[in-house]
Amino acid sequence: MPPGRPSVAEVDDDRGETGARGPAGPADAGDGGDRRGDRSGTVDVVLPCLNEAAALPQVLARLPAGYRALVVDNGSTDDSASVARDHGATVVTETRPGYGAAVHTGLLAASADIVCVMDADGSLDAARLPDLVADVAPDRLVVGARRPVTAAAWPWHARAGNRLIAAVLRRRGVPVTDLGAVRAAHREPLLGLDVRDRAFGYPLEVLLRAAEAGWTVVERPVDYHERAAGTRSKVTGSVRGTWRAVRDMARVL
Ligand SMILES: Nc1nc2c(ncn2[C@@H]2O[C@H](COP(=O)(O)OP(=O)(O)OP(=O)(O)O)[C@@H](O)[C@H]2O)c(=O)[nH]1
Ligand SMILES: [Mg+2]
Repeated sequence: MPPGRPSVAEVDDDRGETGARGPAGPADAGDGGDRRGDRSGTVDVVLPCLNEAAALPQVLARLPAGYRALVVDNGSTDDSASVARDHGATVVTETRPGYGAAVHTGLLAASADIVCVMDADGSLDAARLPDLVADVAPDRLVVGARRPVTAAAWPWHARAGNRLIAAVLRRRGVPVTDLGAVRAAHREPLLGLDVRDRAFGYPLEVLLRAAEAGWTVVERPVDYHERAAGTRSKVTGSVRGTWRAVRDMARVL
């Protein structure tokens, strides 16, 4: 457990309880079922969320049984938090802006042995998470390699930037083709990697830290869709957003 576990931000779910608590679903099988494919325990799914109210109903409806949603609301100005609760998610509030801040707080609020992290904007299908979870093992980070289903799903400049950074990672011994907008691993060891970036450098740093720690990084193909209608792009849809993400990643590199 990383030193100095800060108190988790306010955790509020539809049971009206607040503060840290055990898994919502069936009791964990203890070993989280380490044998490939045998995942009998609960899986916590961390969903960093900034103004994704229009996407959340569909995203949460696709969660497999036994997968518990932790929507980390990072200062949304739309009703993402209430929509998330209405659709059965646990809402965690994180006041520090930034993708990495939301993910880290979500991992601290989670309690299942196995966690997934995926975007909450409708671009990824939660029903595919078991494909990644099936390959989770000690010292292994399983990440999704995005396959855009339409050209609009992944604008060329974002794809080119991503491919460039993936090439830098391969030169550093991290065998990836994508920066993985979705990932799965054992929660405690993932926190133990002590990823520090709290912005958009997080997906890159987690790969570097895993490789540095001698983990195996495994990629699984995932379909990548356009973000849900009615939601606004924060990164790839604007030069400013893309520039901010590139700046955050350059800082990590
Ligand atoms: N909490 C939080 N979530 C964020 C922040 N920025 C983005 N997110 C969420 O993190 C996920 C990934 O961000 P996206 O904005 O989808 O990034 P992207 O997919 O590279 O680019 P677009 O989809 O074009 O915006 C989404 O679920 C966002 O809501 C942030 O500052 N705080
Ligand atoms: Mg997105």
